[in-house]
Amino acid sequence: MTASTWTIAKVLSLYEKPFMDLLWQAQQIHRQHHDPQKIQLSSLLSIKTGGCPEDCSYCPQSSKYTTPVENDPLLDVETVLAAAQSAKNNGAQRFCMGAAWRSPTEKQVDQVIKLVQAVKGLGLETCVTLGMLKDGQAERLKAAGLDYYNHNLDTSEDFYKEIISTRTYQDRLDTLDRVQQSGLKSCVGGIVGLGESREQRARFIIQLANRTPYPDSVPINQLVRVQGTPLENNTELDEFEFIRTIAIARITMPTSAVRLSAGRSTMSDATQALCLMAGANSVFYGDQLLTTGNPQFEADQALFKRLNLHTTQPLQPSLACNNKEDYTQTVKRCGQARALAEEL
Ligand code: SAM
Ligand code: DTB
Ligand code: SF4
Repeated sequence: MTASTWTIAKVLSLYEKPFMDLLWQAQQIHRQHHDPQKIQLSSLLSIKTGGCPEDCSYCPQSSKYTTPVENDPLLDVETVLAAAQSAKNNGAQRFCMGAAWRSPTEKQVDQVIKLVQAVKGLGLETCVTLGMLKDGQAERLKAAGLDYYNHNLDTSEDFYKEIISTRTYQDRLDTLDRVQQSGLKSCVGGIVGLGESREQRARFIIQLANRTPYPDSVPINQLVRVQGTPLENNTELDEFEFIRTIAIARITMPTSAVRLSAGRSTMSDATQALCLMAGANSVFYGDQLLTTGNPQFEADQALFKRLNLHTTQPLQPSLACNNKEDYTQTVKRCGQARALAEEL
């Protein structure tokens, strides 16, 4: 194995470590690159809800399934600004806007650009997740001032086909290439608890960690089982397996922000604290995710106080690259971080 490549054997050996040793390793790496008392807060808003033509088996917004979610039009600037202002007043640093699209049209990108510019005007970082991008669209979003693009790989390539049939893994990778080449910061993660095996979880982590550069931000979602979706009756994953996955994301992507994402509503405070001890240093913050619930602002504020966590602006210099020199530096930084991680 070269210093820059995670193999299935190496990642599986992390999964098989005694839990306490794994957490200790993750904590050491975490503290080399991050302040353990700091947490990054991103608020989410669904700007275009429901009616999506894709068939992602986990998603309540797919038009293929009958779920409690309705098909609503794109929100207007005033509505989005009010939500962003409220997120900012509550202490969020980033505002993430999600649309239930397979792939936006040029006109839809224009509409989103107006929203991004308005939210940036409040002094918040911005992130959008709009589905697959065509050539030139990432550049247009970057030029408009967008900071992050979220586009999840969700799981391993071999398991992907069992979860989604309306697009391929390669489609997702192509959009990620467009995002990273445009200089946008990338937010790329997935869902744990879809019914994947441990080996498939390891393959999913490898897909993220072996990207050069690996993502700036890595959301790890626990499946939210929504009535009407094909996965509504999935067996719940053991919580320690979820925490292991967070720890392994931290070890394999040392400088990224690892986000404890969907699923917090059903987690105890102690489980969330363990996720943060395992190397998560970011959460989705606000009463709603996209269409499902999240802990109330007040509950999170109380939790952060009890855990002595403070918020930060921005967590780490970007791994995104705007030109060739940046790219060389970024590759070097990823390589150095990985080498350090492997020494432990
Ligand atoms: N339509 C766009 C796309 O799929 O890229 C953007 C929105 S989509 C809802 C964003 C992400 O939310 C998905 O990639 C998936 O990781 C996550 N997600 C959706 N439904 C979820 C669920 N029930 N539980 C956990 N995560 C979920
Ligand atoms: C991500 O990885 N998780 C967020 C965000 N990116 C867009 C979405 C979670 C959605 C959970 C189900 C729902 O609320 O609809
Ligand atoms: Fe559509 Fe995104 Fe939901 Fe898939 S995850 S059905 S693409 S909104």
